[in-house]
Amino acid sequence: MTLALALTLAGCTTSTEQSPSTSSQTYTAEVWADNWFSMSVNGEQVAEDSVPITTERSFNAETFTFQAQGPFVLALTAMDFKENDSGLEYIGTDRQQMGDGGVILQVRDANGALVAVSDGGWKCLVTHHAPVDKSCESESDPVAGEGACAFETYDAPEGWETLDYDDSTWSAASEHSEAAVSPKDGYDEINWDASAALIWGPDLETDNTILCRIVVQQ
Ligand SMILES: [Ca+2]
Ligand SMILES: [Ca+2]
Repeated sequence: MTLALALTLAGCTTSTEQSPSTSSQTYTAEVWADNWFSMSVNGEQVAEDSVPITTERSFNAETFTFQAQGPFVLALTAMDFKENDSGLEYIGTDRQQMGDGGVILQVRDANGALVAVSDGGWKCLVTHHAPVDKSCESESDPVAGEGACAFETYDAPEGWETLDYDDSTWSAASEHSEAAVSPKDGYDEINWDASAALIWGPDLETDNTILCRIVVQQ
């Protein structure tokens, strides 16, 4: 017996609704990223930050809708701005620094009910980490790949954006406080649910590109 039929027989008034497992629904996502993100659902890209990652100061919230049929996997690529593989920005100026990241999102169904928020339940993989030694930040002539300014970069694993990908070796997303991330323009334009957390890799400064994913059971 299907759940829908069972509900019908139980006298519920939901008999006219189609089962979520056999029809796609419309969802609304809200995302704020320092500095850039792209999101896919079951391997299909549904959004990309409207401000390119090549923009040094890029703080903006995005709201978009997508269609999906549960269960589905949300796959988020988030990048902190970096001038080159050293991970630094403002290189050669008195503001030379590692920069930091941070991303938060929430997804609601057509009825406004939360179906996903960014939190420690997501699995993440850091694919660009630099500099390997934070002393790089204060070097007078930092060279990407040399000494403290060495970097670690990895290709995104094949199929990581699909439902069947095995993310059991990935780490839990690290939750970071508002005080640590200091979210800027656009963040306050969204009414974030209290359960939505700013997430990133373990290190806001030296983790520069992260892949994060979660399976949403609908
Ligand atoms: Ca940044
Ligand atoms: Ca950084």
